[in-house]
Amino acid sequence: MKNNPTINMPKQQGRSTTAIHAGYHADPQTGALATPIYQTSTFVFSSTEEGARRFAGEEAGYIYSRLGNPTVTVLEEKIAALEQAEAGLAFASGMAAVSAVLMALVKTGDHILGTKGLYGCTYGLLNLMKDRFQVDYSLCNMTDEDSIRQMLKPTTRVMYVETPINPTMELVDLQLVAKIAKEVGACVVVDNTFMSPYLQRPIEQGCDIVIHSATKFIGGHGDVIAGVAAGPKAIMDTIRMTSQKDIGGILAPFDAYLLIRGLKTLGVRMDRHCENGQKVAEFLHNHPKVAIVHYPGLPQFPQYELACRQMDGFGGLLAFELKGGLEAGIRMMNNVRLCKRAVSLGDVDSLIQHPASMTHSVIPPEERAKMGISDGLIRLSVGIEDVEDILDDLETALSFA
Ligand code: LCS
Repeated sequence: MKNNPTINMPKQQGRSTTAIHAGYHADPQTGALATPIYQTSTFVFSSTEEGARRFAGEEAGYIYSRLGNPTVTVLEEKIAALEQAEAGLAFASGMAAVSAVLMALVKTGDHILGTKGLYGCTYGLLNLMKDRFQVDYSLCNMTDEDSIRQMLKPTTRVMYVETPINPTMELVDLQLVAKIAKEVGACVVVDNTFMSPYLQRPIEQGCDIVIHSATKFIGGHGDVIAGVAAGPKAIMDTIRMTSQKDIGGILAPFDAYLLIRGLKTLGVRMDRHCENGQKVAEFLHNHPKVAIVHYPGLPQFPQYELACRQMDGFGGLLAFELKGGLEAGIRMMNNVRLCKRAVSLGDVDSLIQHPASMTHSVIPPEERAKMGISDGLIRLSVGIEDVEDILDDLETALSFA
């Protein structure tokens, strides 16, 4: 079966231009500028033979929306173009993307080497795959070469990386991981959610597959749950025709439309997230009640040089701890007014959350401690409001800490 027309994407334009224009094929009948929402489950064949040819993969064209949909294709082409990948795929959630990619790449007996800190549900998925399907995994500190090499096994098929790591903001050197993976024949999968393709493109750095929770910066407006993946066409085709098709976590056309719309402003939003993130990080760093701020854009950040080399900006995410620990953090969080107490990140709205009791609560406390997620750590996703208002809100909330 073959479901999508040939991928046709501009590769050399600037990133904002690509985000706006890639994947757009003007509707010849109406000339509609916005991407039409093809709200259809199935597609009519002009003849029995045509249907058979499409199922046999002898002819491009749509069959059934679980296998491909024209609105979703526009999004997939945009993601591929932005990530400098051969092909893209869209999913019903970030976790649908993570699970479909991993399930297509490994089988019983294989080993996945992941970064030490991981989004809680990704950690949950690795445990599920270990318990139910005997897919082995280990987590390692991927910040230095020796630790990576020590943790590799002959069965390592996938190196799974988050950078910056959620929520500690620790970075992984993508070029280093890609180099080691090539030597041992492993596939490097990078969860690029925290950066968006505007700020970091792992495939350019030698990695193989990129995943995003598109719920975050790609959508940007807190109104959709979605995931995307991008990588070599042969692997994306395999994922599409195996774990995506048969498990079925595909994206709805309307949600694809929202992401296409969100992507059109990705560049301006990310520039503002970076600008506000830097100012908020500096404010917190200089605040007497704050013990430590984890933000790659602070020169004090231990991997500042790597951040400058690997990323095109430092983003809008930061984590911090108060001198008064957990209790002070709770008092502070209970007194924000503009920043919203909510999980998720990458929205135009500033969102504040407590990883140990929220996003990373599924991870046992001793594991969390090893990941650097202390009970007092607070994560802030700095939005694109006027930064003076965010700073005012934090200043007031901190007075209660
Ligand atoms: N990867 C990362 C790095 C994430 O932060 C998340 C969600 C996912 C994957 C999963 O994406 P989803 O299925 O939710 O689209 N992160 C969340 C967070 O930090 N707060 O709430 C959800």
